[in-house]
Parts: sequence; C-alpha cells; structure tokens
Amino acid sequence: MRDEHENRAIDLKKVRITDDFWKTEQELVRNEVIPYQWEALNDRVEGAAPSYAMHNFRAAKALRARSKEPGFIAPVFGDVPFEVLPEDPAHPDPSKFYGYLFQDTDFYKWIEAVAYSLTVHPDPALQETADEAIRIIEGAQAEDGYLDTYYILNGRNAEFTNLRDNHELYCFGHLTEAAVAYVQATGNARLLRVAERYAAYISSKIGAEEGKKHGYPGHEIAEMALVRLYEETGNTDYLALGRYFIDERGKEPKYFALEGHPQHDYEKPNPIFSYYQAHLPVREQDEAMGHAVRAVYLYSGMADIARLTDDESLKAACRKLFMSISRDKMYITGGIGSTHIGEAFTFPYDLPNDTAYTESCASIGLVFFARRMLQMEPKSEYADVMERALYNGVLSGIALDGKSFFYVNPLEVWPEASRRDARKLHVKNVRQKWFGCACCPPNIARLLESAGAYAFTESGDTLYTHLYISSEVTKTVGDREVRVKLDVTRSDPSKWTVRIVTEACGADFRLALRIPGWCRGKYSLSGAGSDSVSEKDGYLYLCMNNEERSETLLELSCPVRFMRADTRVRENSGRIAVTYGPYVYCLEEKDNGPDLNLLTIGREVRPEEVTFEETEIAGRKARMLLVPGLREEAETNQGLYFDAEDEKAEPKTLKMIPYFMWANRGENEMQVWIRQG
Ligand code: FUB
Ligand code: ZN
Repeated sequence: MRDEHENRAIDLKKVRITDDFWKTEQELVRNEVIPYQWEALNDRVEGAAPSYAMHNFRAAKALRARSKEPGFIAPVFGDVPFEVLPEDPAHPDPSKFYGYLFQDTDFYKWIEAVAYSLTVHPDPALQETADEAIRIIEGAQAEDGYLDTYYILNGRNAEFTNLRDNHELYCFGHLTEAAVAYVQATGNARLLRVAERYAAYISSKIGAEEGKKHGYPGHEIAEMALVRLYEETGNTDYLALGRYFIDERGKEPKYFALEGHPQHDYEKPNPIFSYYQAHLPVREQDEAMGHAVRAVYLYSGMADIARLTDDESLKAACRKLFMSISRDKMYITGGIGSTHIGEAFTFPYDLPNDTAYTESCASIGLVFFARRMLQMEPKSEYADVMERALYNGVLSGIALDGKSFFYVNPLEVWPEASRRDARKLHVKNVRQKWFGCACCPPNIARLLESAGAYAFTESGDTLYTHLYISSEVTKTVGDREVRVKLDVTRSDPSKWTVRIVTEACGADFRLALRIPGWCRGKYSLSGAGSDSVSEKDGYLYLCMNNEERSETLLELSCPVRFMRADTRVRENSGRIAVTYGPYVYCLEEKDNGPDLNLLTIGREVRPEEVTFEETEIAGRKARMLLVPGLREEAETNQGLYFDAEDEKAEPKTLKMIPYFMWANRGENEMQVWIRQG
C-alpha cells in the first residue's frame, strides 16, 4: 500500500531527542505545560480565563444520558452567539455550552500533545487521565457519530447549516489528529473509533453525491487530518473525502454563497470568500489570502494530497502559495498575518512590526505546510522557512517557564502604545496564563512535543535531516534497522558541528543532510559517505554502505548576519535585523534601557565585529550578541518639532537576545528591526 519512495513523516517512536535545547523545550511541555493545561481545560487555574472545554464534553455526555429518558426534549438552536459566557462564571450551568464554538479543539490539541509525550515517556498516571477523558468524549458522541458539543448542547437542528463559520469540520479535524496520535502512541484505539464514526457521519452528509451538501470546511484542517486518518487506517474513503474538500473549494456556484449568510466586515475589501481561501478553485490560487491559520492549514492539506495523488496542478498551486508567503508576506520571524482585522494576510510587503498579528497558530501552520512541501519535494528553502518559523514565531509563543503564552507575536513593542492605542490592543507585552480563545497554547504544546517529526522524514532508502537537533534515530531499510546518532555541538560560536554516527548498519541507505540557508553555503563534510556525496536543492546526499560503525562530520558555519528587507517593506527602510543561525535576535529594554528607538547600528559596522556573551534569561542559558552601536541623545526640550542638526550620539554596545526569549523578565520594550545610523 505504501509507496517506498514516498517521503513520509518519521514515526516518533523511532526518534529520541537528546539535544540540550530541544530536550529542555520538550521537558517543559511534559512537566509543566501538559499538567498546567489539563488544569486550564478543567477551569482550575486561578486568575486565568476559563476554558469550559471539559465542562462542555461532560455536559454533552450528560445530555446523551438524559436523551434516553422518557419525555426528553432535544435542545433547539436559537440565536446562539459565537462565544457563550455564563452569567455567573463561578457557577456555570452544568447542562449548558460555554466558550467559543470551537472550544472542543482545545482538548483535542492537548490530548495530541499528551500522545506525543507518551510516545517517548510512558507515564501511566497521565495515560489514565487521558483515557478517562477519552471515555467522556465517547459518552458525548451522539449515537449517529456526530460530535460537536456546541451544536449537541445548543441544538443539532442547526448542524452543518453554516459550514463557512460553524467550525464543526475544524473540530473534527483536531479530533482526528489527536485520535491518530493517541493510537500510535498508546495502542488505545477508542478515540480513533470516535473519529472514524464522526468521519462516517460527515461523509453521509457532505460530498459529491446527490442529496449531500456540496460543501467544505470554513476553517480548514480536516483535509490534512483526513490524510492522517487514511495513512493510519488505509481506508481510502478518508483520502477521498479530504480530496473532495480540496477539489470542491472555491468552485462556482460558491457553496458559501449558497448558504446565504451575510458577509463579514473583515472580508472586505478582498475578493469575496478569500478570507476562507474559497474565492477561487484552489488550483487557480496563487496568492496567500485571508485568515492566516486557515490558509496554511489548507495549503498543508493540499500538499499532502498533491503528494499522495501525484497531482501536478495541485503541486504547482502549493509551490506558488508557498512562495507567496515566503517571498512576499512573511515576517523575518516566520510570523504570518499582518493584521488583527480578520487575523489575516494583507498585501505583499505589508509587514508592520508593531501592529503585526502573527498568531502563534499561524507560524505553527506554516511549519506544517513547509514540512509537507519537503515531503513533496525536498528543497532546503522549505526547510529554511520551517526552521525560521519554529525557532522564532512559534517558540516566542510560550514563556520560558511554560506557564504563559502569546497569541500575537509582534516584532516591536512599546508597552504604553499597546495599552493606550486601540490599533495595538491585540499586542500584549506580557504572556497570558490562558485565553478565552485558547487555540495557541495547546497547539504550541503539540508541535514542540512532536519536533522530531519535523527534524526528520524518510523514504524507503533515505533518511532526511531537515533540522539539526541532536537525536538518535532508527531507520528501517528493508529488513534491517539502521541506527543513526546525530550530535550537534554549538560550543564554538562560529559553527554548528554535527557528528553523525551510524552503527553497524549492514544495509545500504542514503543520508540526506540539509544545508541551511543561514550557513551561507559555508560548510565542510568529512568521514563516511563524504566521498560519494552529491548535492541537490540544498541537500547533501551521502551513500552509506559501510558494514561497521561509521562516522561523518558536518561543520556548518554559523555567522552573525545583518539582514535587510526587500525595499518594498516600507516599515523596514533603513533598518537591519540581526540573525544568528536559525535565531532572529532582538533588543529588550531590560538589557539596553528605555527608548530602544534611539539605538542605532553604524553603517560601517560589520557583523564580524559582533561578540558573544553567555548569559541566563529566566534560568535558561542564552548566547547574547554584543553589537557595536550608538545611542542617540534624547531631544525632549526643543518643542515637538525643531531644526534638524546632526544628532548627538554616544557609542553604546547593543545587547541582543534571541527573539523567542523576549518578555520573560517583566513588561518592557522590544525591537527586532534596528535603524542603521
Ligand atoms: O477559529 C479558530 C481559531 O481561533 C483560529 O485558528 C484562530 O485564528 C482563532 O481565530
Ligand atoms: Zn492560535
């Protein structure tokens, strides 16, 4: 059934991450985030916005039990808002739905993160908590397979009546992703059966056949989830449904128009339904548009289906959409979505730093899309984007202690503006404990816990290394198990040293090693496989045919870089950003004093003049960059406007930290792009 040339995500059971940096992140998720989020999902975190996710499942389960009683009257959908809050938050009605209409997904993402954690760290107590929660979900599922607590509790007469906004298929997608991860991790297939029953119910209502709704999800994810379900079960019906959603999207007459719900303001002035990526059939789309998370989730599903069905026109659309993001619409941090209005993309090169939306989930979705592009065709430019988003736009979404989160990840923050300017109220200066709309925190947890699946993919005879994360990987080649050990050292600030040890493989296989864009083509390769190396699209392909233990050494230059933006990014004219390896760096007030706007870097300063200082931020080791710079003298006594003369400036060493580490030492200013003086 499986094509051995297919480049697939590696089974997480075959990867053991040993990397200091990534082990810390994953242990944080396992020890702090997962237990904390379980409390949050059960509304037990003091001072945090309640979730109501488990409350809703319990209420739906109780309703199902009541439905068997004589005289039971099912709820009838009235005018229920998108977000429902209890009159008395301390005493929510145990029979009512609360929160956003897609609240179920917060639990599904959590259980997916639990699954990844259990894959490498068996934990009977955690598994029992998860199993118990799954029993609640089973109890909440309707007899016919339908499962969405918002509609179960408010009235199923409205189910699937507004595919554009109702999120039922979005909830199904997250349920399915969780179910596949959970069965793979634990062998417990109960959640998988729940997902399959719901999939069957959806197929009976939506699809090409007469009598069914010819619709598709308003918030995508079901497409890629159905692919995972197909890959897990081998049932081609799931692939067919995912493909139907992709093929049907944007066709005339537009399904969302037929549904007849009024247009939202945030859709204007763009083409109608572009907010949902349904303005055109997907193969005709060449610009990333609309709600950023939806967009990248759709494109991920497209890339999956293009790969599995070898659909050239779909592949071509994926390439164009990827380039539209990476060349025109992506922040240097891998953040996407320039405006909070509709949480959306705007137009090419419109990348404002201090009003950016750059939702954590959007960067996560970009990681998904990039990994799927790599599976479709391994090119290091996709991995560069994946790495950029992961190390910057995603990691900035979680505090170093794992206990608070950013939804929005701006590139410049002036706390007073965020407090007092209505255009910036979405930009928080301090991470939040939880959110009413808490899509991001559990999404971050599931991604970080599955980092191994982004570092490595494999086809029949090739192990691809996309990210340099110290790990032990087992690769199956025919009937042999090959053990590959990657050790990444970063102690010499000028390079990353990757030592690859292959143990007594006794089988021929290929190692594909990515040359990251950040090494600027400067690397050296020696040892096993280096005499047979060939290069293609930014990957080094090494033929490994040794019988005994062998060792390969890859040294990647890791220079500090001063980066400019395309001059059409008006916001960044005359400014540079500093990067180092995959990390974007930033200035924080804590290290540089207030008024970061007064700091400049002279045009004559070269990146080679930057020095390093090992430091600690909130208990975590960090490599600080010391950049020769200037602080302009504040001019505050000459009136609001005055004659321009040469500014007075004092030399000042600018202290820069990795962007993802900002906002871990209290509220303060932050800036990524710095003026060149
Ligand atoms: O609509 C569901 C989720 O909530 C989206 O993915 C996020 O952008 C937030 O709007
Ligand atoms: Zn989110």
